[in-house]
Amino acid sequence: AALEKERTLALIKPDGICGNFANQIKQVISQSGFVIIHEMMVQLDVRNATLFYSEHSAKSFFPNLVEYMTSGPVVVMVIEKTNAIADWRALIGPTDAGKAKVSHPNSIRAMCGSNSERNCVHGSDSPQSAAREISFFFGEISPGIMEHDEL
Ligand code: DGI
Repeated sequence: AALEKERTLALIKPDGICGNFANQIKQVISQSGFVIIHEMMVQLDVRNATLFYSEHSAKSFFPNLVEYMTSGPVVVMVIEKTNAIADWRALIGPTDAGKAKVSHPNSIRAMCGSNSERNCVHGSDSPQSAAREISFFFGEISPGIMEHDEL
């Protein structure tokens, strides 16, 4: 049976920290059956934010996204439960927090986010992303996002 525990990366974005939603979000995480395995607060610089979101580098919104993600500290967490990747994505809700308020009113983005950019949280969207993103922030060689030349 597929009951093996899975880990994913959860990140509280600058608007989540700024709006003082971090504790509320962490409560939802725990109440939803996740265990927080690692947690740290970091200030992303332009290079780190660009690398983290490199798959979106050609998008028109990319410069705004990097500016926003570097506008204040973020909290990054490795969270664990069975089916963690899909369950965390379901819990955070749709990318556009404005639409989430209508379609998924109980989602974290509906509760704490504003729009398609300021959506308060991130979650890995696949096992591949989860592995990459966890090692991006918590990799053994250089914890604290110092070196990502292999990414
Ligand atoms: O995986 P998601 O965060 O739900 O969404 P995604 O992978 O499509 O986009 C990554 C982030 O990029 C998203 O959380 C916020 C930003 N973004 C996505 N679409 C837009 C956007 N930012 C702006 N300003 N406009 C967009 O249309």
